[in-house]
Amino acid sequence: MADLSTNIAGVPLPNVFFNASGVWCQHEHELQALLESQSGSLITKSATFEPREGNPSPRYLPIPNGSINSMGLPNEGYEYYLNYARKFDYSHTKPLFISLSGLSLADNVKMVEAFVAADLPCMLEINFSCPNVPGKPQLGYDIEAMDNALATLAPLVKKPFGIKLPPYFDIAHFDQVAGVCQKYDNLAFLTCVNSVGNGLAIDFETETALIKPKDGFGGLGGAMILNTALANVNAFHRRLPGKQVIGVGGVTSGKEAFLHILAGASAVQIGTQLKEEGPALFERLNKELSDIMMAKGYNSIEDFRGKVKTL
Ligand code: RRO
Repeated sequence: MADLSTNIAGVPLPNVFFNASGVWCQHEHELQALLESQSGSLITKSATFEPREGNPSPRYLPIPNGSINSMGLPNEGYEYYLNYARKFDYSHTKPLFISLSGLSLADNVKMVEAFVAADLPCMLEINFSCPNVPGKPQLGYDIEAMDNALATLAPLVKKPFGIKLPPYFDIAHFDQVAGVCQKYDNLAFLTCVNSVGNGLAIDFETETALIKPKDGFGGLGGAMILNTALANVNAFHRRLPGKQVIGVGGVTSGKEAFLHILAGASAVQIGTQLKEEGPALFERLNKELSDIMMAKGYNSIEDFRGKVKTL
């Protein structure tokens, strides 16, 4: 096996792979399955201040080349994940990431304060990009509001932390978001990308939207978003040399993970493919990435990370 180990904000991971928040991580039994898998880490479902049931079903479906979802932030409420983080065995080789997605800045402040007070060695990934709560635009597409949120949250968190960003599609937006991120020293990593928001999947025979919430509009994930994800990983990797990028989007095999790392990713999260294949996926991905690295003569992730060539 090649060495697939990495680190995020100085915290070691035995390999680069873990779940994308939202997949296999709402309940303790799912988190336990991730712990028992060959993932390199695990992250919890984005938490809100209060528990939420989320949107009506059907709210996730695999579609050709990917998936569509409008889950609507179903989660057990932040105290559930705080309790899980308190009980977590930190002597385990895998670090624990906690995703927070307050419905307001005030909620994010209260949740961050609770985690800071608990003083646990888990890492926070604050979700600025949930596309599926009716009436709540994504913070990641309001750059001023994101700057304002970071100005409040970064000093509160104190420790290194990360944010989950939506995909951007314009060079000016890459520049503006990188400019905001650059202002916050303890913003250590950017997780790129959340689902491509507000796609619409329609059944040809029944002429009906495939998912129920929001008239069928939902976030797109899986193979169809690989190139958008790679561009976002690379755009922020190039602009923010002092920060790390966690790549997510379109990884179905070791090959796409290799491409994410070439683009600059320091770790790789899996959403749609984990949902479809289950946690046994991680064993396959480790083997496939290792085989690619050995065939190409790379011994470690740092041998090729960020080294994509351009013409
Ligand atoms: O729960 C969701 O609907 C959801 C969230 Br919070 C998110 O960040 N990304 C996504 O595709 N779905």
